[in-house]
Amino acid sequence: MTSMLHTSFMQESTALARELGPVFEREFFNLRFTFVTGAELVAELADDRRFEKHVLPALEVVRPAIGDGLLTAYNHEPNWRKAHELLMPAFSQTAMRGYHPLMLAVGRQLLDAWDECAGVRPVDVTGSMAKVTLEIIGRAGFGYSFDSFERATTHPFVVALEDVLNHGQRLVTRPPMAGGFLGKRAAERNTENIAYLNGVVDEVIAGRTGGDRGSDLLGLMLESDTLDPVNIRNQVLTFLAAGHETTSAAMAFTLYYLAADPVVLQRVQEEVDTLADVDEPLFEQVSKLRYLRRAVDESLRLWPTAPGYSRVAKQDTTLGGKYPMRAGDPYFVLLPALHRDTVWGENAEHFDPDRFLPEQVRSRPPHSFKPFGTGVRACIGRQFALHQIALIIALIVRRYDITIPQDYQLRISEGLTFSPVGLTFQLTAR
Ligand code: MNH
Repeated sequence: MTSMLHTSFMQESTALARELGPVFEREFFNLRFTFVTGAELVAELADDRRFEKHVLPALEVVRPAIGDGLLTAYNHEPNWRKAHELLMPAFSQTAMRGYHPLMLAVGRQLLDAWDECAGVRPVDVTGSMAKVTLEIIGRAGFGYSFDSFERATTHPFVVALEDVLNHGQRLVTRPPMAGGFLGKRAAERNTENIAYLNGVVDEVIAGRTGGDRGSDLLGLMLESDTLDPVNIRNQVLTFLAAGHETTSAAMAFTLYYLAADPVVLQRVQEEVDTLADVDEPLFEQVSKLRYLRRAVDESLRLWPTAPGYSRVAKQDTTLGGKYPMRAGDPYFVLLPALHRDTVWGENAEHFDPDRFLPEQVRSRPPHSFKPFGTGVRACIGRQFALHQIALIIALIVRRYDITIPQDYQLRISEGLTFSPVGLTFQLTAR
Protein backbone atom coordinates (compact mmCIF):
# COMPACT_ATOMS: atom_id res chain seq x y z
CA MET A 1 0.00 0.00 0.00
CA THR A 2 1.04 3.59 -0.43
CA SER A 3 3.93 3.93 1.91
CA MET A 4 3.97 6.68 4.48
CA LEU A 5 7.22 5.34 5.81
CA HIS A 6 9.78 7.11 3.65
CA THR A 7 12.13 4.17 3.64
CA SER A 8 14.26 2.83 0.83
CA PHE A 9 15.84 -0.08 2.68
CA MET A 10 14.98 -2.60 -0.06
CA GLN A 11 16.21 -0.26 -2.81
CA GLU A 12 19.47 0.35 -0.95
CA SER A 13 19.90 -3.37 -0.37
CA THR A 14 19.39 -3.94 -4.10
CA ALA A 15 22.16 -1.46 -4.89
CA LEU A 16 24.46 -3.27 -2.43
CA ALA A 17 23.78 -6.73 -3.86
CA ARG A 18 26.29 -6.48 -6.69
CA GLU A 19 29.06 -6.06 -4.15
CA LEU A 20 27.72 -8.12 -1.23
CA GLY A 21 25.63 -10.85 -2.92
CA PRO A 22 24.62 -13.60 -3.44
CA VAL A 23 23.99 -13.90 0.35
CA PHE A 24 24.31 -11.04 2.82
CA GLU A 25 22.81 -9.75 6.03
CA ARG A 26 21.47 -6.32 6.84
CA GLU A 27 19.64 -4.96 9.83
CA PHE A 28 16.65 -2.70 9.72
CA PHE A 29 15.70 -1.46 13.20
CA ASN A 30 14.79 -4.59 15.11
CA LEU A 31 14.72 -6.78 12.00
CA ARG A 32 17.60 -8.75 10.54
CA PHE A 33 17.36 -9.82 6.92
CA THR A 34 19.45 -12.49 5.27
CA PHE A 35 19.13 -11.61 1.59
CA VAL A 36 19.56 -14.10 -1.24
CA THR A 37 20.14 -12.46 -4.61
CA GLY A 38 21.84 -15.08 -6.84
CA ALA A 39 19.81 -17.02 -9.42
CA GLU A 40 21.45 -20.36 -8.58
CA LEU A 41 20.67 -20.11 -4.87
CA VAL A 42 17.13 -18.87 -5.53
CA ALA A 43 16.59 -21.94 -7.74
CA GLU A 44 17.72 -24.14 -4.86
CA LEU A 45 15.35 -22.34 -2.44
CA ALA A 46 12.49 -23.09 -4.85
CA ASP A 47 12.65 -26.79 -3.96
CA ASP A 48 9.47 -27.31 -1.91
CA ARG A 49 10.81 -30.60 -0.55
CA ARG A 50 13.67 -28.87 1.30
CA PHE A 51 12.24 -25.38 1.84
CA GLU A 52 8.91 -23.72 2.50
CA LYS A 53 7.29 -20.31 2.77
CA HIS A 54 8.06 -18.27 5.82
CA VAL A 55 5.45 -15.74 6.96
CA LEU A 56 7.85 -12.84 7.39
CA PRO A 57 7.33 -10.22 10.14
CA ALA A 58 6.02 -7.67 7.63
CA LEU A 59 3.18 -10.12 6.87
CA GLU A 60 2.80 -11.46 10.39
CA VAL A 61 1.89 -7.99 11.69
CA VAL A 62 -1.18 -7.86 9.43
CA ARG A 63 -2.55 -11.14 10.78
CA PRO A 64 -4.81 -9.25 13.21
CA ALA A 65 -6.64 -8.06 10.07
CA ILE A 66 -6.37 -10.96 7.60
CA GLY A 67 -5.54 -13.88 9.93
CA ASP A 68 -5.34 -17.23 8.19
CA GLY A 69 -6.26 -15.80 4.78
CA LEU A 70 -4.21 -17.33 1.94
CA LEU A 71 -1.36 -14.80 2.04
CA THR A 72 -0.67 -14.84 5.79
CA ALA A 73 -1.67 -18.43 6.69
CA TYR A 74 1.03 -20.54 8.29
CA ASN A 75 1.85 -23.67 6.33
CA HIS A 76 0.38 -25.86 9.07
CA GLU A 77 -2.98 -24.10 9.19
CA PRO A 78 -5.64 -26.37 7.60
CA ASN A 79 -7.54 -23.41 6.12
CA TRP A 80 -4.67 -22.72 3.72
CA ARG A 81 -5.18 -25.95 1.76
CA LYS A 82 -8.98 -25.76 1.95
CA ALA A 83 -9.04 -22.23 0.55
CA HIS A 84 -6.28 -22.96 -1.98
CA GLU A 85 -8.19 -25.92 -3.43
CA LEU A 86 -11.49 -24.08 -3.48
CA LEU A 87 -10.15 -20.88 -5.05
CA MET A 88 -7.53 -22.15 -7.53
CA PRO A 89 -10.09 -22.79 -10.32
CA ALA A 90 -11.53 -19.30 -9.79
CA PHE A 91 -8.11 -17.84 -10.66
CA SER A 92 -7.38 -20.05 -13.67
CA GLN A 93 -6.83 -18.76 -17.19
CA THR A 94 -10.31 -20.08 -18.09
CA ALA A 95 -11.89 -18.18 -15.22
CA MET A 96 -10.45 -14.97 -16.67
CA ARG A 97 -12.97 -15.20 -19.50
CA GLY A 98 -15.68 -14.59 -16.91
CA TYR A 99 -13.94 -11.51 -15.46
CA HIS A 100 -13.06 -10.00 -18.85
CA PRO A 101 -16.35 -8.06 -19.30
CA LEU A 102 -16.16 -6.41 -15.87
CA MET A 103 -12.50 -5.55 -16.43
CA LEU A 104 -13.52 -3.92 -19.73
CA ALA A 105 -16.29 -1.98 -18.01
CA VAL A 106 -13.81 -0.59 -15.49
CA GLY A 107 -11.41 0.23 -18.34
CA ARG A 108 -14.19 2.22 -20.01
CA GLN A 109 -14.69 4.22 -16.83
CA LEU A 110 -10.98 5.06 -16.80
CA LEU A 111 -11.07 6.22 -20.43
CA ASP A 112 -14.14 8.38 -19.75
CA ALA A 113 -12.30 10.06 -16.88
CA TRP A 114 -9.09 10.45 -18.91
CA ASP A 115 -10.87 11.75 -22.03
CA GLU A 116 -11.73 14.87 -20.08
CA CYS A 117 -8.04 15.47 -19.37
CA ALA A 118 -6.57 14.60 -22.79
CA GLY A 119 -4.91 17.67 -24.24
CA VAL A 120 -6.06 19.71 -21.24
CA ARG A 121 -4.23 18.73 -18.06
CA PRO A 122 -1.98 15.90 -16.84
CA VAL A 123 -3.44 12.72 -15.33
CA ASP A 124 -2.27 11.05 -12.12
CA VAL A 125 -1.11 7.65 -13.41
CA THR A 126 -0.42 5.80 -10.16
CA GLY A 127 -3.65 7.06 -8.56
CA SER A 128 -5.76 6.21 -11.61
CA MET A 129 -4.38 2.69 -11.79
CA ALA A 130 -5.17 2.24 -8.09
CA LYS A 131 -8.80 3.11 -8.84
CA VAL A 132 -8.87 0.63 -11.72
CA THR A 133 -7.52 -2.34 -9.75
CA LEU A 134 -9.66 -1.56 -6.70
CA GLU A 135 -12.82 -1.53 -8.84
CA ILE A 136 -11.81 -4.74 -10.59
CA ILE A 137 -11.04 -6.73 -7.45
CA GLY A 138 -14.09 -5.27 -5.66
CA ARG A 139 -16.43 -6.42 -8.42
CA ALA A 140 -14.76 -9.75 -9.20
CA GLY A 141 -14.17 -10.53 -5.55
CA PHE A 142 -17.48 -9.67 -3.99
CA GLY A 143 -19.67 -7.79 -6.42
CA TYR A 144 -18.95 -4.46 -4.77
CA SER A 145 -18.14 -1.10 -6.33
CA PHE A 146 -16.18 1.43 -4.30
CA ASP A 147 -17.41 4.10 -6.77
CA SER A 148 -13.76 5.09 -7.22
CA PHE A 149 -14.41 7.05 -10.40
CA GLU A 150 -17.40 8.92 -8.99
CA ARG A 151 -15.98 10.14 -5.69
CA ALA A 152 -13.61 13.02 -5.07
CA THR A 153 -11.85 11.40 -2.13
CA THR A 154 -10.74 7.85 -1.39
CA HIS A 155 -13.42 5.46 -0.07
CA PRO A 156 -13.16 5.19 3.77
CA PHE A 157 -12.84 1.42 3.45
CA VAL A 158 -9.66 1.86 1.42
CA VAL A 159 -8.33 4.47 3.83
CA ALA A 160 -8.88 2.07 6.75
CA LEU A 161 -7.26 -0.83 4.90
CA GLU A 162 -4.21 1.28 4.00
CA ASP A 163 -3.99 2.48 7.59
CA VAL A 164 -3.99 -1.09 8.87
CA LEU A 165 -1.28 -2.15 6.44
CA ASN A 166 0.83 0.92 7.19
CA HIS A 167 0.38 0.39 10.92
CA GLY A 168 1.71 -3.14 10.48
CA GLN A 169 4.71 -1.86 8.52
CA ARG A 170 5.42 0.77 11.17
CA LEU A 171 5.47 -1.89 13.86
CA VAL A 172 8.31 -3.68 12.10
CA THR A 173 10.15 -0.71 10.63
CA ARG A 174 10.33 1.60 13.64
CA PRO A 175 11.93 1.16 17.05
CA PRO A 176 9.23 -0.22 19.37
CA MET A 177 7.25 2.64 20.89
CA ALA A 178 7.46 0.92 24.28
CA GLY A 179 3.83 1.32 25.23
CA GLY A 180 3.95 5.14 25.13
CA PHE A 181 0.82 7.21 24.55
CA LEU A 182 1.33 7.38 20.79
CA GLY A 183 1.84 3.64 20.59
CA LYS A 184 -1.29 3.01 22.58
CA ARG A 185 -3.34 5.46 20.51
CA ALA A 186 -2.08 3.88 17.29
CA ALA A 187 -2.97 0.40 18.54
CA GLU A 188 -6.47 1.53 19.49
CA ARG A 189 -7.00 3.15 16.16
CA ASN A 190 -5.80 -0.01 14.45
CA THR A 191 -8.35 -2.05 16.39
CA GLU A 192 -11.08 0.40 15.36
CA ASN A 193 -10.00 0.20 11.72
CA ILE A 194 -10.09 -3.60 11.76
CA ALA A 195 -13.55 -3.60 13.36
CA TYR A 196 -14.78 -1.21 10.66
CA LEU A 197 -13.32 -3.34 7.83
CA ASN A 198 -14.86 -6.49 9.29
CA GLY A 199 -18.20 -4.72 9.63
CA VAL A 200 -18.27 -3.70 5.96
CA VAL A 201 -17.36 -7.19 4.75
CA ASP A 202 -19.91 -8.77 7.10
CA GLU A 203 -22.59 -6.47 5.67
CA VAL A 204 -21.73 -7.52 2.14
CA ILE A 205 -21.88 -11.18 3.22
CA ALA A 206 -25.19 -10.67 5.04
CA GLY A 207 -26.64 -9.20 1.83
CA ARG A 208 -25.82 -12.48 0.11
CA THR A 209 -27.46 -15.05 2.33
CA GLY A 210 -30.48 -15.23 0.05
CA GLY A 211 -30.85 -17.72 -2.77
CA ASP A 212 -28.59 -16.10 -5.37
CA ARG A 213 -25.09 -15.96 -4.01
CA GLY A 214 -23.54 -14.70 -7.21
CA SER A 215 -20.71 -16.05 -9.33
CA ASP A 216 -17.87 -13.99 -7.85
CA LEU A 217 -15.19 -15.22 -5.43
CA LEU A 218 -17.37 -14.50 -2.41
CA GLY A 219 -20.27 -16.40 -3.96
CA LEU A 220 -18.00 -19.37 -4.53
CA MET A 221 -16.85 -19.38 -0.91
CA LEU A 222 -20.37 -19.03 0.47
CA GLU A 223 -21.68 -21.74 -1.84
CA SER A 224 -19.11 -24.27 -0.69
CA ASP A 225 -19.31 -25.37 2.91
CA THR A 226 -15.57 -25.74 3.41
CA LEU A 227 -14.62 -22.34 4.86
CA ASP A 228 -15.89 -20.83 8.11
CA PRO A 229 -17.32 -17.27 8.11
CA VAL A 230 -14.27 -15.67 9.76
CA ASN A 231 -11.96 -17.28 7.23
CA ILE A 232 -14.18 -16.10 4.34
CA ARG A 233 -13.89 -12.57 5.69
CA ASN A 234 -10.11 -12.99 5.94
CA GLN A 235 -9.98 -14.09 2.29
CA VAL A 236 -12.01 -11.10 1.08
CA LEU A 237 -9.71 -8.68 2.88
CA THR A 238 -6.68 -10.66 1.64
CA PHE A 239 -7.68 -10.21 -2.02
CA LEU A 240 -7.92 -6.49 -1.46
CA ALA A 241 -4.68 -6.27 0.49
CA ALA A 242 -2.70 -8.55 -1.84
CA GLY A 243 -4.30 -7.83 -5.18
CA HIS A 244 -4.90 -4.14 -5.35
CA GLU A 245 -1.67 -2.16 -5.05
CA THR A 246 0.66 -4.90 -6.35
CA THR A 247 -1.32 -4.84 -9.59
CA SER A 248 -1.88 -1.10 -9.90
CA ALA A 249 1.80 -0.35 -9.28
CA ALA A 250 2.75 -2.91 -11.95
CA MET A 251 0.44 -1.13 -14.41
CA ALA A 252 1.97 2.23 -13.50
CA PHE A 253 5.58 1.00 -13.82
CA THR A 254 4.87 -0.60 -17.20
CA LEU A 255 3.19 2.56 -18.46
CA TYR A 256 6.18 4.54 -17.22
CA TYR A 257 8.63 2.40 -19.23
CA LEU A 258 6.44 2.58 -22.35
CA ALA A 259 6.16 6.35 -22.16
CA ALA A 260 9.89 6.66 -21.49
CA ASP A 261 10.83 4.84 -24.71
CA PRO A 262 9.04 6.00 -27.89
CA VAL A 263 10.30 2.99 -29.88
CA VAL A 264 8.85 0.51 -27.38
CA LEU A 265 5.60 2.47 -27.13
CA GLN A 266 5.21 2.49 -30.89
CA ARG A 267 5.73 -1.28 -31.11
CA VAL A 268 3.06 -1.82 -28.45
CA GLN A 269 0.68 0.53 -30.25
CA GLU A 270 1.22 -1.23 -33.58
CA GLU A 271 0.53 -4.59 -31.97
CA VAL A 272 -2.63 -3.37 -30.29
CA ASP A 273 -3.80 -1.67 -33.51
CA THR A 274 -3.41 -4.82 -35.61
CA LEU A 275 -4.63 -7.42 -33.16
CA ALA A 276 -7.41 -5.50 -31.56
CA ASP A 277 -8.93 -3.87 -34.61
CA VAL A 278 -11.91 -2.92 -32.51
CA ASP A 279 -11.59 -0.40 -29.70
CA GLU A 280 -12.22 -3.07 -27.10
CA PRO A 281 -10.07 -6.18 -27.28
CA LEU A 282 -11.86 -9.50 -26.96
CA PHE A 283 -10.83 -11.97 -24.29
CA GLU A 284 -8.80 -14.09 -26.74
CA GLN A 285 -6.99 -11.09 -28.14
CA VAL A 286 -5.52 -10.00 -24.84
CA SER A 287 -3.25 -13.04 -24.45
CA LYS A 288 -2.10 -12.56 -28.07
CA LEU A 289 -0.59 -9.16 -27.28
CA ARG A 290 2.79 -10.87 -26.98
CA TYR A 291 5.03 -7.82 -27.17
CA LEU A 292 2.93 -5.97 -24.59
CA ARG A 293 3.11 -9.03 -22.30
CA ARG A 294 6.89 -9.04 -22.66
CA ALA A 295 6.94 -5.34 -21.72
CA VAL A 296 4.91 -6.15 -18.59
CA ASP A 297 7.36 -8.92 -17.66
CA GLU A 298 10.30 -6.61 -18.27
CA SER A 299 8.74 -3.99 -16.01
CA LEU A 300 8.14 -6.66 -13.33
CA ARG A 301 11.79 -7.62 -13.73
CA LEU A 302 13.11 -4.12 -12.98
CA TRP A 303 10.45 -3.27 -10.40
CA PRO A 304 8.74 -6.40 -9.16
CA THR A 305 6.00 -4.72 -7.15
CA ALA A 306 6.32 -7.23 -4.30
CA PRO A 307 9.93 -6.68 -3.15
CA GLY A 308 10.49 -10.32 -2.25
CA TYR A 309 9.45 -13.44 -0.40
CA SER A 310 10.86 -15.41 2.49
CA ARG A 311 11.87 -19.11 2.67
CA VAL A 312 12.95 -21.39 5.51
CA ALA A 313 14.68 -24.77 5.47
CA LYS A 314 12.55 -27.63 6.76
CA GLN A 315 15.68 -29.32 8.13
CA ASP A 316 19.21 -28.11 8.84
CA THR A 317 20.97 -27.91 5.49
CA THR A 318 23.63 -26.15 3.43
CA LEU A 319 22.63 -23.71 0.71
CA GLY A 320 24.76 -23.83 -2.44
CA GLY A 321 27.09 -26.28 -0.71
CA LYS A 322 28.44 -23.30 1.21
CA TYR A 323 25.99 -21.48 3.47
CA PRO A 324 24.90 -23.42 6.54
CA MET A 325 21.18 -22.94 7.16
CA ARG A 326 19.44 -23.99 10.33
CA ALA A 327 15.87 -25.25 10.11
CA GLY A 328 13.52 -22.30 10.56
CA ASP A 329 16.06 -19.54 9.78
CA PRO A 330 14.44 -17.18 7.23
CA TYR A 331 16.13 -16.24 3.92
CA PHE A 332 14.66 -13.34 1.97
CA VAL A 333 14.73 -13.47 -1.84
CA LEU A 334 15.30 -9.84 -2.78
CA LEU A 335 13.62 -9.70 -6.18
CA PRO A 336 15.00 -6.52 -7.76
CA ALA A 337 18.50 -7.80 -7.00
CA LEU A 338 17.78 -11.32 -8.36
CA HIS A 339 16.40 -9.61 -11.46
CA ARG A 340 19.72 -7.80 -11.94
CA ASP A 341 21.88 -10.89 -11.34
CA THR A 342 24.70 -11.62 -13.79
CA VAL A 343 22.39 -14.05 -15.68
CA TRP A 344 20.66 -10.92 -17.01
CA GLY A 345 23.86 -9.75 -18.71
CA GLU A 346 25.86 -6.56 -18.59
CA ASN A 347 23.25 -3.85 -18.89
CA ALA A 348 20.62 -5.25 -16.57
CA GLU A 349 19.32 -1.75 -15.82
CA HIS A 350 18.24 -1.32 -19.44
CA PHE A 351 14.52 -1.86 -20.22
CA ASP A 352 14.21 -4.32 -23.10
CA PRO A 353 11.03 -6.41 -23.55
CA ASP A 354 12.85 -8.74 -25.96
CA ARG A 355 14.65 -10.29 -23.00
CA PHE A 356 11.38 -12.22 -22.68
CA LEU A 357 11.36 -13.65 -26.20
CA PRO A 358 10.93 -17.44 -25.75
CA GLU A 359 14.46 -18.25 -26.93
CA GLN A 360 15.93 -15.66 -24.57
CA VAL A 361 13.94 -17.06 -21.64
CA ARG A 362 15.17 -20.58 -22.47
CA SER A 363 18.78 -19.36 -22.49
CA ARG A 364 18.56 -18.30 -18.83
CA PRO A 365 18.53 -20.64 -15.84
CA PRO A 366 15.08 -21.35 -14.42
CA HIS A 367 14.00 -19.29 -11.41
CA SER A 368 15.88 -16.15 -12.49
CA PHE A 369 12.52 -14.32 -12.70
CA LYS A 370 10.19 -14.74 -9.72
CA PRO A 371 7.87 -11.70 -9.37
CA PHE A 372 5.01 -13.93 -8.20
CA GLY A 373 6.94 -15.95 -5.64
CA THR A 374 7.46 -19.70 -5.78
CA GLY A 375 6.04 -23.18 -5.28
CA VAL A 376 2.70 -24.01 -3.66
CA ARG A 377 2.58 -20.63 -1.92
CA ALA A 378 3.16 -18.63 -5.11
CA CYS A 379 0.69 -15.90 -6.07
CA ILE A 380 -2.81 -17.20 -6.77
CA GLY A 381 -3.75 -13.96 -8.53
CA ARG A 382 -1.05 -14.05 -11.23
CA GLN A 383 -3.31 -14.63 -14.27
CA PHE A 384 -5.89 -12.28 -12.86
CA ALA A 385 -3.26 -9.55 -12.53
CA LEU A 386 -1.62 -10.16 -15.92
CA HIS A 387 -4.91 -10.19 -17.82
CA GLN A 388 -6.10 -6.88 -16.41
CA ILE A 389 -2.68 -5.23 -16.78
CA ALA A 390 -2.49 -6.12 -20.48
CA LEU A 391 -6.13 -5.22 -21.13
CA ILE A 392 -6.03 -1.83 -19.41
CA ILE A 393 -2.72 -0.84 -21.00
CA ALA A 394 -4.00 -1.91 -24.43
CA LEU A 395 -7.05 0.33 -23.98
CA ILE A 396 -4.86 3.26 -22.92
CA VAL A 397 -2.24 3.12 -25.67
CA ARG A 398 -4.85 2.50 -28.36
CA ARG A 399 -6.60 5.70 -27.34
CA TYR A 400 -3.72 8.05 -26.44
CA ASP A 401 -0.11 8.93 -26.97
CA ILE A 402 1.35 9.16 -23.49
CA THR A 403 4.15 11.53 -22.45
CA ILE A 404 5.98 11.97 -19.16
CA PRO A 405 6.62 15.59 -18.05
CA GLN A 406 10.23 16.52 -18.87
CA ASP A 407 11.39 17.12 -15.33
CA TYR A 408 9.99 13.82 -13.96
CA GLN A 409 12.50 11.55 -12.22
CA LEU A 410 11.34 8.03 -11.32
CA ARG A 411 11.08 7.82 -7.54
CA ILE A 412 9.85 4.71 -5.82
CA SER A 413 8.06 4.36 -2.51
CA GLU A 414 8.32 1.10 -0.64
CA GLY A 415 6.20 -0.57 1.98
CA LEU A 416 4.62 -3.93 1.37
CA THR A 417 4.99 -2.96 -2.31
CA PHE A 418 7.11 -0.76 -4.55
CA SER A 419 5.19 1.98 -6.31
CA PRO A 420 6.19 4.91 -8.59
CA VAL A 421 5.69 8.24 -6.82
CA GLY A 422 4.09 11.26 -8.45
CA LEU A 423 3.90 9.82 -11.98
CA THR A 424 1.72 11.90 -14.29
CA PHE A 425 1.15 11.77 -18.07
CA GLN A 426 0.20 14.25 -20.69
CA LEU A 427 -2.32 12.55 -22.96
CA THR A 428 -2.86 13.25 -26.64
CA ALA A 429 -5.80 11.59 -28.35
CA ARG A 430 -4.57 9.45 -31.26
MN1 MNH B 1 -0.17 -11.95 -5.25
C1 MNH B 1 1.03 -14.29 -3.05
C2 MNH B 1 3.06 -10.99 -5.95
C3 MNH B 1 -1.34 -9.86 -7.67
C4 MNH B 1 -3.36 -12.60 -4.25
N1 MNH B 1 1.69 -12.52 -4.61
C5 MNH B 1 1.97 -13.54 -3.71
C6 MNH B 1 3.39 -13.67 -3.57
C7 MNH B 1 3.97 -12.73 -4.38
C8 MNH B 1 2.90 -12.02 -5.04
C9 MNH B 1 5.46 -12.48 -4.55
C10 MNH B 1 4.13 -14.66 -2.66
C11 MNH B 1 4.24 -14.09 -1.26
C12 MNH B 1 5.07 -14.94 -0.31
O1 MNH B 1 5.70 -15.91 -0.72
O2 MNH B 1 5.09 -14.58 0.88
N2 MNH B 1 0.71 -10.61 -6.53
C13 MNH B 1 2.04 -10.39 -6.68
C14 MNH B 1 2.24 -9.41 -7.73
C15 MNH B 1 0.99 -9.11 -8.23
C16 MNH B 1 0.02 -9.88 -7.47
C17 MNH B 1 3.61 -8.88 -8.17
C18 MNH B 1 0.59 -8.20 -9.34
C19 MNH B 1 1.38 -7.76 -10.29
N3 MNH B 1 -2.01 -11.31 -5.85
C20 MNH B 1 -2.29 -10.51 -6.91
C21 MNH B 1 -3.72 -10.45 -7.10
C22 MNH B 1 -4.29 -11.21 -6.10
C23 MNH B 1 -3.22 -11.76 -5.33
C24 MNH B 1 -4.40 -9.67 -8.20
C25 MNH B 1 -5.73 -11.50 -5.82
C26 MNH B 1 -6.75 -11.07 -6.48
N4 MNH B 1 -1.01 -13.19 -3.88
C27 MNH B 1 -2.36 -13.30 -3.63
C28 MNH B 1 -2.58 -14.32 -2.61
C29 MNH B 1 -1.31 -14.83 -2.27
C30 MNH B 1 -0.34 -14.09 -3.09
C31 MNH B 1 -3.93 -14.73 -2.07
C32 MNH B 1 -1.00 -15.94 -1.27
C33 MNH B 1 -1.10 -17.27 -1.99
C34 MNH B 1 -0.88 -18.46 -1.06
O3 MNH B 1 0.01 -18.42 -0.22
O4 MNH B 1 -1.61 -19.43 -1.22
